[in-house]
Amino acid sequence: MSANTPAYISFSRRLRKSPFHERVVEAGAKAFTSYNHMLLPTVFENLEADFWHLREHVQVWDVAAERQVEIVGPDALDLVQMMTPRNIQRCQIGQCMYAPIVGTRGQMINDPVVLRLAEDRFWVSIADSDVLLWADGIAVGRDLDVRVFEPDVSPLAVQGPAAFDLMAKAFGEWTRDIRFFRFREVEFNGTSLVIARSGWSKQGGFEIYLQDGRQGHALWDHVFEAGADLNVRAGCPNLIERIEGGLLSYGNEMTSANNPLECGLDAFCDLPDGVEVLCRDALERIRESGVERKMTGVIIAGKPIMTPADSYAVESDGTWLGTVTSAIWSPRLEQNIGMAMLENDAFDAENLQLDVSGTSRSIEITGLPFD
Ligand code: THG
Repeated sequence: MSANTPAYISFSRRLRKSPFHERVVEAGAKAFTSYNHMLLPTVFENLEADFWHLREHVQVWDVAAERQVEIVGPDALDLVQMMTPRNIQRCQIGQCMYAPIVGTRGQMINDPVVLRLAEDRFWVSIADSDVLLWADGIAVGRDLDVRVFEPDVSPLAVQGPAAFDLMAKAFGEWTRDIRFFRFREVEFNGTSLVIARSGWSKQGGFEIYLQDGRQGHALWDHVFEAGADLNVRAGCPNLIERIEGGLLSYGNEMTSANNPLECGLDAFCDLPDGVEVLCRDALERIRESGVERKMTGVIIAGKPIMTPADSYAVESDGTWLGTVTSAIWSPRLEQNIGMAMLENDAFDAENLQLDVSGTSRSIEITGLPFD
């Protein structure tokens, strides 16, 4: 424990529990973080054991904290498109799209996955910020014909190489045919599940969107029964795996102080013609002038970094050149790896240094992902 890490968090109704929460505690979750005003588990056995198990077998993750903002009505497509520079016009029913939510000054508001459920119905599967307020505010301000609300929807992720066998057993062989970032619906205990090929790891797998919180334990138990022969375990998004895979975490890698271009999300900034996109002018201006900083991978010298810290300052000859936003020891690459938001000058600076608990370490810039 370090000076800036208190021992316990106090609970109350404001820190909402997921429909899978009791099962997660029974399965031995050792730590949680707060995400969308909910609890999100972060460690089961330990980061390294969880990491190896995820890469080799299959895990079930309570990611109910990835809340859905449902947008439904005649103006739903227009509203979703106003919020993101990604071309949502091309999003088919049954398709998911990673779509940064960007404000009028080009600021990152969130980086959700958008699901198109019907012509006029979307779920915005959010990272940790209050997108519902922003969406509803635009709807009210522009007098749009939509309803914006948080439905009773809780994603349960099944991640890892054996996820395909587990899902085939749990729901049928047809699940093997779901393409990446596509989804289908299936009936379970009288409720409808949305099953998508997606998830916050690079090990492959699915996300099951439960649409009735009362079925949380039943769904959890059903999935674990199907995985009994596959060494299934409870897990959670793993810090080592996500840094290796270069998966950004809103609030960690980027905040509303950043724009999507410096976050390396250029590929998701189509700015389609002929439709309204609130960040259009801002992003065009930033594209014109170029970014001042950039998200990158870094390798950090010295002994293994075993505890995630808030952030580390990067400097060269006493000049501040940015921040390492997440860092951890990778037992697979046998290096300290991290993601960093670095000022342009850092990319041709010599002897970049990092301050880790008062001692200086040298760092080296690499690409993302690490593999
Ligand atoms: N699943 C769902 N909701 C989520 C997340 C998720 N909400 C919060 C958070 N995760 C959103 N952030 C991301 C970041 C990356 C990806 C998904 C959600 C992702 N990226 C792929 C990649 O980088 O390889 C593919 C992106 C693409 O090509 O479209 O999967 O995990 N429901």
